[in-house]
Amino acid sequence: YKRSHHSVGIIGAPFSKGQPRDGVEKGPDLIRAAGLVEKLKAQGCAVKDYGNLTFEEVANDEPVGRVKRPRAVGSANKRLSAAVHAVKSDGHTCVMLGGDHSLAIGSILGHAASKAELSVVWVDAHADINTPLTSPTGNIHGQPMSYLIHELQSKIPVLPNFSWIKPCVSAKDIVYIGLRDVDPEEHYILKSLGIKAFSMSEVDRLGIAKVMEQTGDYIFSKVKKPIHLSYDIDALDPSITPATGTPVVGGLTYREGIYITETICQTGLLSAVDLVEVNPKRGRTEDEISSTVSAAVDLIQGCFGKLREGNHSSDYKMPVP
Ligand code: 5AB
Ligand code: MN
Ligand code: MN
Ligand code: MN
Repeated sequence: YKRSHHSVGIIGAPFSKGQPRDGVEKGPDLIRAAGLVEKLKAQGCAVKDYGNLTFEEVANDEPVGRVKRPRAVGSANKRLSAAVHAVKSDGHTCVMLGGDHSLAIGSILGHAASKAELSVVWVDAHADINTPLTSPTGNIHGQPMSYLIHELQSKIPVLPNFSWIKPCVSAKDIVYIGLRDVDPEEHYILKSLGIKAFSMSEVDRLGIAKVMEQTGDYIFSKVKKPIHLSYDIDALDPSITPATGTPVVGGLTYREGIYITETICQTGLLSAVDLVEVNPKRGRTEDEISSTVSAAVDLIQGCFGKLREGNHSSDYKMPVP
């Protein structure tokens, strides 16, 4: 119930070329405009906003096989990974505001560069584990995990601006929550690598409390590794977060989504967070946009100790008459 003492470093990554819809590059500024920094400070966090990254234009970024805009995605992620590494070196928990989910490549690699090994908790309607060769769309936001997992390395072809990418996560150190739109090839990969996944079906069967208890047991059954939480806003139901590029019905409730952040925070191991895929241009009304953005802010607050029961600082003194 204590106020938080977290030190948070925020990086904005206004990048959209991992998928075809523009607008998702507006995510970082919208999430800030909704008061993220002020709200984190009010709950007791020390916050340093590192601002937005800028990404160079890449000319002649022709598809390679099915993969769309590999050069832009590769170079943006290289820049992001250096920025995340710097935030971690400064001693903060890193918050990366996307942008599309291809940015998890640079965020997780930059995080991993400062740590021996990570656990990854991936909260998403989608598994984002297509390889360049299995992807039905060629969009890299549906592929980031495939580049990061040791066990998939032999399945990844050479791509321009991807040569710096070296896998850094083991299949056994990944937990998925919220899945409900998984391609057949992705399903094969998840099953054959034995990756822990709580789809919406498990959320229905077990309830979110047991899902998070089992997530904790699974992560803590081994050496405790720093947690990288990669949160795609489309994990939540589109009735709450409609302003996103690939909405899927039947998602997490607001309460389930927040509960995930509260319990991950309580592990004490949270070391980096991605909040991605907020796209105001996909909202049909101002209300749809503000509901999506405010859910994003609330999720990040939950990651840093905000509790629904309330909080107070440890040196609070009652006023006396
Ligand atoms: B998101 C799809 N599986 O590979 C693909 O929003 C969708 O970052 C990917 O989770 C969705 O293109 C990517 C069909
Ligand atoms: Mn998704
Ligand atoms: Mn995603
Ligand atoms: Mn999406």
